[in-house]
Amino acid sequence: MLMKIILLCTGIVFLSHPALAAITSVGGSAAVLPIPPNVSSNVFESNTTIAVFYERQGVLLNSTLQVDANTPRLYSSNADLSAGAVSAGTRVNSYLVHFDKVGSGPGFVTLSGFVAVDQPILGLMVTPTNLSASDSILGAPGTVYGTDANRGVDFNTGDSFQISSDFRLVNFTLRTSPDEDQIRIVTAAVPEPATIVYLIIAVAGFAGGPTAARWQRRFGRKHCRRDAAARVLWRRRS
Ligand SMILES: [Ca+2]
Ligand SMILES: [Ca+2]
Repeated sequence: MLMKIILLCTGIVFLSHPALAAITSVGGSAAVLPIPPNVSSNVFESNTTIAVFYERQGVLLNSTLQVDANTPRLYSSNADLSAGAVSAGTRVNSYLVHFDKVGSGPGFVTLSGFVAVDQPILGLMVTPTNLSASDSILGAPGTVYGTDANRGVDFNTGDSFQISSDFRLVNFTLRTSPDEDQIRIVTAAVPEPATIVYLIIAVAGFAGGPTAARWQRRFGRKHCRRDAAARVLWRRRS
C-alpha cells in the first residue's frame, strides 16, 4: 500500500512538472523553441520553421477569456470560427504558434505542422483581437507582442487549422506574407504538485490508509522522516 501511494504521488508530481507535462510532440515544420524577446511582425522570422513557444503555465484566470475556436473540427474560413470562452477560475497553460516569413516583401511562404499537448485544449485565439486581449494574461513575461491588425490567422490567404476530436492536438497550414501568423493554444493545467500530494494524503487518511506510525513501525524510524507541512507524510530516505 505504501509503495502504491509513493508511486502514485511520484507519478502525479512527475506529470505536473511544467517542463515534463505540456507539449508532448510537434511535427511537420513545427519546432518547440525558446520564446524570443520580441514576437511582433518581421522580427523572429523563418522560411522553414513554424515556431511553437511555451508561454505562461498554470495561470489561474481572474476573468473570462474569449477564444475563437474550441470545437474539434477543421477551420478554413471565418464562418468556421465560433466565439467561445474559458471561464474565470480556470487554471490554464498557454502556447504560441508563430510563423513569420523572412522579410516583408511580396510572395507567400506556406508551411504545415502540428502540436500535441497532454492536457485538454480549452480554446484557440487566432484573431488579432483575442490574441491581443490575452497577451498580458498568458504571454511570456518580458516578451514583446505585436499589435498589427494581421497577426492572427488569415483564411483569405489560405491558412487553416484543425482541433482533434480528443482535444489534444492542433494541426495547421499557414501561408504568410508579409505579416506573421499566430495561434495561441490554451489548455487546462493540472493543479500544483503540492496541492495534489496533500489532497492524496487527506484522502488516504479519510480512507483509513496507513498512518505515519504504521509506516514508521514497518520501515523503522531511521528510514522515515516527518514532513513538516503535511505532518503525516512519511517516506523512505534514498
Ligand atoms: Ca516577415
Ligand atoms: Ca497567413
